[in-house]
Amino acid sequence: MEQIEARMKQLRETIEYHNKRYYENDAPEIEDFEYDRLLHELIALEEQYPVFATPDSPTKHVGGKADAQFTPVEHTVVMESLQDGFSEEDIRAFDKRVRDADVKPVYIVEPKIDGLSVSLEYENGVFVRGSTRGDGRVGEDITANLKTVRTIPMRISVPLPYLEVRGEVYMSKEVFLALTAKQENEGEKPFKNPRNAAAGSLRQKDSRITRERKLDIFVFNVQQIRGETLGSHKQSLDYLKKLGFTTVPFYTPCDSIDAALQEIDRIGQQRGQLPFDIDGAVIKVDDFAQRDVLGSTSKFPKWAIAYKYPPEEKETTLLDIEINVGRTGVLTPTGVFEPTLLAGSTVGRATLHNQDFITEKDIRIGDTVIIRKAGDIIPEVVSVVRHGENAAPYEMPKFCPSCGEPVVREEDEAAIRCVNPDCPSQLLRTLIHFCSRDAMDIEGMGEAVLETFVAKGLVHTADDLFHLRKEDIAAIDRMGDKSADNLLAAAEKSKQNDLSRLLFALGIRHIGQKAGALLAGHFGTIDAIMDATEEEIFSIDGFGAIMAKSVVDFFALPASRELIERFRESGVNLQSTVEKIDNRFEGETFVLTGALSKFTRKEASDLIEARGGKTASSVSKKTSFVLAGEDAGSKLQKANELGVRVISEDEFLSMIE
Ligand code: 0OX
Repeated sequence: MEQIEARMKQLRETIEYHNKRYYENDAPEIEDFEYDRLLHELIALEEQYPVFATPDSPTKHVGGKADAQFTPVEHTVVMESLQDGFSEEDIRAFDKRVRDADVKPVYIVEPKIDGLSVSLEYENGVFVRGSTRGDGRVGEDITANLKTVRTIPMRISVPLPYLEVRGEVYMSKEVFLALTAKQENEGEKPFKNPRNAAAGSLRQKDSRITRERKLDIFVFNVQQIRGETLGSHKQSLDYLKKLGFTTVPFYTPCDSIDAALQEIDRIGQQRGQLPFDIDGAVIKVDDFAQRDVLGSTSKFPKWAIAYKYPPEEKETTLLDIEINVGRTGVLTPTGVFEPTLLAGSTVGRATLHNQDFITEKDIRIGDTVIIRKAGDIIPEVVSVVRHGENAAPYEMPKFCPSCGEPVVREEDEAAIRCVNPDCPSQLLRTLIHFCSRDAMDIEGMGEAVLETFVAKGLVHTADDLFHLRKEDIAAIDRMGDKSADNLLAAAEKSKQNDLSRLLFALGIRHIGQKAGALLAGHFGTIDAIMDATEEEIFSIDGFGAIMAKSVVDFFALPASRELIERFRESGVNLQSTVEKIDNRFEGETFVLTGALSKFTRKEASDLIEARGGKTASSVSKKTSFVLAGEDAGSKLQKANELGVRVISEDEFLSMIE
C-alpha cells in the first residue's frame, strides 16, 4: 500500500514537472506518448485507490497556468479535453460504453492536429476575440496574435449574431523546418517540434513576430452559435466551411467501430506524408442529440475519444559509431545513420549511450535498425532488424580516441572513461564548461575559439585563459583586434564573479550550480572549502554523501590545489561576495538591460544572487525575466520575440520586497 501511495506521489510530481516544461516553458523533455502513459497510470491508480488521490492532482486539471502577461478570458462553454485510447481494445471499449447507453452511433473520424487549441469568437460576423484554451475554463486573450494567422477569417460569410468556434493552431512542417534552419543559422536555440514553435509564436507580446511565423489553423468544433441551428458534427463542419473557415482536412462518417478503426489506420499510414503533425485521430459521435444522452465527465465528453498513435518508427542503416570524449572523460558512442526523415525532420545521429546498451541490443556497424524519436524529439535506436553482412559485435575502444591512453571501466558503472588528466578532448570539454554562461560566463570564449587555443598549445589549464596575449588571439582566423580586446575584457571581468560560479565552473563531479552556490554560501571562501571535511560538507542542507566525497576528493588532488593557487595569483575572486537572504529566485535567470536608475548592475545582480537567482548576459528561451531600464535595445527586442517576461525596476523592487 505504501508503495502505491509513493508511486502516486511520484507520478503527480513527474507529471507536474512535465506539464511545466510543456505548457509554460515550451520545452518538453519526454514524448507525448510517454507523458500520456504516466497520466493514465495515475488516473487508473486514482480510480483504484481513491483514498490516495489528492484534490490538486494533475489528473484534475489539464494544461498550464494562464500566463500573467495576457488578459484572462473565461470560457463560457468549457473547452473540454479528450479521453485517450492507445489500442484497438481501448477504442472497442469506448464503443461498448456508447452502445451500453443505448446509443446507436454514426462516428466521425478526424485527424488530431498537434498544435494549440484556441477559441475564436465572432459578433455579427466579425472576429472579435481569440483566446488560448488554458485550463479549459480560463485561457488568455491572444486576439492580436491570432489576427496574424492566415487561415483565420476576420469576417465570415454570414453575419451571425454570435459564434464561438474551436480550432487547433499549428505550424506546418515546411514552415517549421525553415524556421529552425534559420534559428540554427543565427546561433539561436531552435524549437524542438512544430507544436512548441506554434506555442512560442502565439505567446509573443509583439504580434509582428507571430505574423512572421506563418501559423495556420484547423477548426473542428462549434462551441456556441446564435442565428443557426446545427444537428450534427458533420453538419457543423460543412457549415463552418461555408462560413469561410478551414476545417480539419478530413472528417469521415463511419457507421461501425470497425469502419472507424479502419479510418484510424488509414490516417496513421498517411501520417508521415501529411504537411502538418498529428498526434492521433479523434472519434466523435456525430449526432448532437446522442451526444446529450452520453454527456460528459468532469474532464471530458463521453462521446469522443482520441486514439494516440505510437511514435513513428523507421528502418535505417547504422553506418558508423563515433566516440566522443566528454568533460569527465566519459566515452560516449554516437550512432551515425543513413539520413532518414522521421517525425518531421531528418535524423542522422543518435546516442547509443554506452557499451551495455549496445551489447543488450547487439548493435553492430552495418546493421539495419529501427529508430524513433523519443518525444518526437530525441532520436533513439529501438532494435536491430538484421545484422549487416560480416558485421562483428561492437566493442567500445580500449584506448581513448583523443589521447590514445588506455580507458577504464569502474565497477558498478556503465561508463568507460579516459582518466588521463592531460587528455586534450577532456581539456577542451572542461574549458567549454568553465567559460559557459552558467559557469564563469566568459562571453566569446566558445567551442571553436577554445578548440584553437588547445590545438595551438596556448591553453593547458583554465587559468591559462587569464594569461592569453592579445596577439595570440588576434592571430586566430576571423578574430580581429576588436574581438581579441573583447575576449580579454570578458576574461578579466569574470575574475570578479562570485565564488559560487567558480565552484560550478571547476567541473567537480556531482557539483552543479546549486551545490556550488550552497558551498559558497556556507563556507564563504575557497580556503575554507579546501579545508573542510566530508562530514562538514555533508551537513549542508541539500548535500548528499556522494557530493561531499566528490568535493573532498577533488581538492585532495595536487593538480586542483595548484590550479586554485594559480587562480589566486591571477586575481580571480575566491570569496563569496553575496550573503544569502532567501531562495525565492531559485532556478530563475535574469538578464539586465538598458540604463538602470535605481541601482547599479552589480547591485541588481547581488540582489538577485542573494535570493538564489542568477544573472546572464544574453536573452534566451531559458531567461525568466529581463529587467529593462531606459533605452533598452536588442535584448528587450529579443525578450519580446521569445515571449520572455520583461519587468521594470519598480516591478523588480516589489519582487524582492
Ligand atoms: C485536434 C482536436 C482536438 C471537441 C470536444 C472535446 C475535444 N487537436 O485536432 N479536439 C477535438 O475535439 C474536441 N477535436 C480535434 N480534432
